[in-house]
Amino acid sequence: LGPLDNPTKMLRDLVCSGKLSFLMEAHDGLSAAIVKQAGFKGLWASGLSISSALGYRDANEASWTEVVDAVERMVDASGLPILVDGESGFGNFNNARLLATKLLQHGAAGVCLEDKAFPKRNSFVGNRHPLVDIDEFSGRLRAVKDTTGNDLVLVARIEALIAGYGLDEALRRADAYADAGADAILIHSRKTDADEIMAFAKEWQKLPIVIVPTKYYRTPVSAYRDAGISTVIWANHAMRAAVAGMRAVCARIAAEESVAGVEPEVATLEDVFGLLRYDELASAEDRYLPKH
Ligand code: SPV
Ligand code: MG
Repeated sequence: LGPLDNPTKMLRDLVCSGKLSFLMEAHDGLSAAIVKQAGFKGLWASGLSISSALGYRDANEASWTEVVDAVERMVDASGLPILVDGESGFGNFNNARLLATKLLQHGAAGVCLEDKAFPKRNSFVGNRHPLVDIDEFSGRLRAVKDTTGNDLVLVARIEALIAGYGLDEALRRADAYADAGADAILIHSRKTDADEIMAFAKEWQKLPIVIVPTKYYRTPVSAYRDAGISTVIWANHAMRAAVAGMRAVCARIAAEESVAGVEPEVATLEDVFGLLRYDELASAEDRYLPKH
């Protein structure tokens, strides 16, 4: 697919367009190619999904270099602008700006940093989600902005609602992160309805708002459009589809001692070859290999 002209501009246009846009999760090159084929214009490199695909827990067990490597495969395989889940930055301001620099060098379009301590854990796991204080996290954001400037979209993710501190604390943090140079705010919730997200969106309009309706999935997107929300991230559904699909196929093959039954259920090899552009390799061989 070749490198994108300007993935950062493409992501900025999606997140800051004033029109509701969608980022779809991927976790490796193959899932990224499928996201592209489905017609999505941008991709979320999910920490949860990348960790899960690598067999790690979403608790900063995967190293930042493993994340950068996974992102690079997604960039190459999809040609889409990618917003990368940068977790809490893998340390302090210095680790965060190094991560951002490396992501930029490897083709990412944006990074999302959350205001939690390292090591963080997934927002839906347990109740222990210590936040870092506002000044410390603002320093992390400023360090990333000073290092990557407008070459990387910087999304600041607020975990105050996840940690149980309520709307006022979330709003205070949003103001501070906007002042620190964030391009957009991701407000996260673990509630099964969108009420606290909607309350935040009603109170706060300084920057584009990004949301992740994993637990409050029943709310129709028209409600987000009406609330002026900028971007919806479908954060983990390619990974969860892979789990369900692989489990069903493996169980059936084990039970039937045959692959005949699952053949119509699985993607053909031609399908896989198409997704990964084997046709391009064939025409390159015609061009570059000796004819005899
Ligand atoms: C991820 O996809 O890794 C996220 C979103 O950070 S969540 O899992 O909801 O925390
Ligand atoms: Mg994550």
